[in-house]
Amino acid sequence: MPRILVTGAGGQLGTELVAALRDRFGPEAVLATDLRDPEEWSSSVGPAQAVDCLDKEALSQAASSHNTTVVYHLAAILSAAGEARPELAYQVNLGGLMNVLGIAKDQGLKVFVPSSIAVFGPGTPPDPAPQDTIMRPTSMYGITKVAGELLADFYHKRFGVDVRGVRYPGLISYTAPPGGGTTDYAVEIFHEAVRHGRYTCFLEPDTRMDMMYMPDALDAALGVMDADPEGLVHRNAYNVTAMQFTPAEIAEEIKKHIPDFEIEYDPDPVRQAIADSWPDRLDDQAARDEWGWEHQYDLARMVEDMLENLSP
Ligand code: VAH
Repeated sequence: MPRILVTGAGGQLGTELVAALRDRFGPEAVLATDLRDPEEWSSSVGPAQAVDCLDKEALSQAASSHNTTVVYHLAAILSAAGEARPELAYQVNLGGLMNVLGIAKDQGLKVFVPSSIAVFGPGTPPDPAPQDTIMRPTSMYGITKVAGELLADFYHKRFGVDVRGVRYPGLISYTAPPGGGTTDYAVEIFHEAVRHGRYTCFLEPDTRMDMMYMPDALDAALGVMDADPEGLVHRNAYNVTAMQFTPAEIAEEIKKHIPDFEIEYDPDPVRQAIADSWPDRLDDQAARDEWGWEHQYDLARMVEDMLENLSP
């Protein structure tokens, strides 16, 4: 049975991945770590510790003390936050990854590190973005994710580290809020619709983005990690997708459940520019062919489940 260390365990994806991994392998098998004190974020029973992924010695010690065999490295500064603080995004997203890859090489660990649709930029074919294509992102977050994929490839080819990952679109969930992302509107809109019946969106109504519901995101992480390594060609950078919609379209779907819901638009130029630089849709045929990926949730089913879980 694997012994797992998760970084970024207090984040939107980390919160739910820790719970899913503990359900599958037992609470004690999963050491949840985050920069902040566990008192602030730990939400499921099991070992939890404050560890800065930029402190390689502390991270290495935490991994060896837990007899770790697998690391899920989720700690990262997301796109909008990265535009505001590019140096921090560079330090955390690449410094943290280099520490994880170095520890994985030294301790023989298997690694999951998520990439993102953000690796693509204005020069990438937008609909769909192929698995193998031009990657010239214009956001600092996207730059760190392209470099991250290349570092993962290097550590696999040069040192044999078993590192895997997927390129996530925007992730939607109701358990833990996202932080600093451009796709965060697709989470905020639900909380505002339930609480206030109205939402002011920071993107234009026709901004089409690739999105995924959290249960599918968890299936993608566990699926690529379970896969037979012999079949993996794209290994740490699989496009995965589930649905594509605009703010106007998700608002209409919410209105089917909350008829009086109202949306208005007050675009934020920084996040609008990031969203406009990304493709509308990912081609995820390689993931389907190489390890059997398939999504379960579309827009209608996701909206219904989100509102069911958020409504009082
Ligand atoms: C962000 N939610 O908005 C993240 C994600 C594709 C978007 O990387 O930065």
